[in-house]
Amino acid sequence: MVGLYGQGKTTTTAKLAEWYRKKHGLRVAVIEADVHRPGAYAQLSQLLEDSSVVVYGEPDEKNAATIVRNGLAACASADLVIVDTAGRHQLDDELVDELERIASITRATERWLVIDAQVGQAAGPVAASFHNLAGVTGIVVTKLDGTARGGGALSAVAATGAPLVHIGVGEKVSDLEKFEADRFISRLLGMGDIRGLIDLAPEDMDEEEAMRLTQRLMSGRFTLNDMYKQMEMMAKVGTIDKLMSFLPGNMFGGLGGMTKSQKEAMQGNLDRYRTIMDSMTGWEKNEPAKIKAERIQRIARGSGVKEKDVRELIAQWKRSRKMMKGMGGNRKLNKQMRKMMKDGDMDMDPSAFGM
Ligand SMILES: Nc1nc2c(ncn2[C@@H]2O[C@H](COP(=O)(O)OP(=O)(O)O)[C@@H](O)[C@H]2O)c(=O)[nH]1
Ligand SMILES: [Mg+2]
Repeated sequence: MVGLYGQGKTTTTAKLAEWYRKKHGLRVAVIEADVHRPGAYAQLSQLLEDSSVVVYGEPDEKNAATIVRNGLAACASADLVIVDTAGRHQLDDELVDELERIASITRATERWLVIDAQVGQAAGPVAASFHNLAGVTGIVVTKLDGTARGGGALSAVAATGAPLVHIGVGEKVSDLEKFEADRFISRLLGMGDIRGLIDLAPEDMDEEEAMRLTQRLMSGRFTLNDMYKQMEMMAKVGTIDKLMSFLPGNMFGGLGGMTKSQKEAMQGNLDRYRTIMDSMTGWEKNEPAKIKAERIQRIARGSGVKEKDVRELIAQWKRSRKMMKGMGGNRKLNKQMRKMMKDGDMDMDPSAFGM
């Protein structure tokens, strides 16, 4: 693993070790060869303390090449050995020498460059220097859980010809994902992260229920009960704000582009609707269009809101139903939604959303 200081090399070394141990059943060992950062060995050991990955290090040895040579001998029985190296703010002569020596000792099959998503265009020249030095064969972009979109990674790809292999999405050892182009590109272009949105679905969400609901929505039969379930799922996923952050600005007529105060207002509405619906009978939720003034009065009293709030809920339901009917009429989107629900294929054609 190579890269500048603080980019996430050590963290990524631990993540990759766990990834290959867990997902591929390999016997993995890691060697800590950063002799410049105090506590590097302790950091790596701690990251892997709950894992069976072997961590090799010599905290008192000042020569990185020596540690790597000893480490490779000690870890000879491992299927995969990952060597974590030192970084600087810039590649200086000492670091260049050190990396060259480590490269010639390990003759590693892969040399992966770790880049922080925040680096931006500077990633190009940095990647080019490491590529000249070690021959970069893969790129890992870290800290994509933050606000940076990771566009600089593309400069690194351009400078090295090496593919993006993984992305880091958090500080925990499990926060590693395989690089997926469509996801990355849609984030980069600000199209919203459709996959990310779907991954947000709560684990306890009943798949069959979700499928039935989707089919009902698509068929244009949409009761207040359906809207309630839909809202419940949304509430489980989190706040509207979180949900919206995954949607492209122009999706569903610009919902994704709502201002903060608009979103807050919508969250408030959802909470109130829920209270109101809790005071409604099953029949009323099934046939909201048939609710007469008398019942509206009773529901309002039961839920402690004004009658106009109950009317507003019913109006909202009418608007949602109309929107759902419109979506049901979109055959392309309809087909994709069904396919997606059926085989978990998330490769949606953005044009179905009018993007
Ligand atoms: N949020 C977030 N933090 C990360 C990620 N990868 C690394 N970090 C943090 O970035 C800091 C530097 O990471 P480290 O692995 O020590 O970088 P190194 O100097 O290249 O070895 C640490 O605080 C890590 O926890 C990531 O994918 N997301
Ligand atoms: Mg480190």
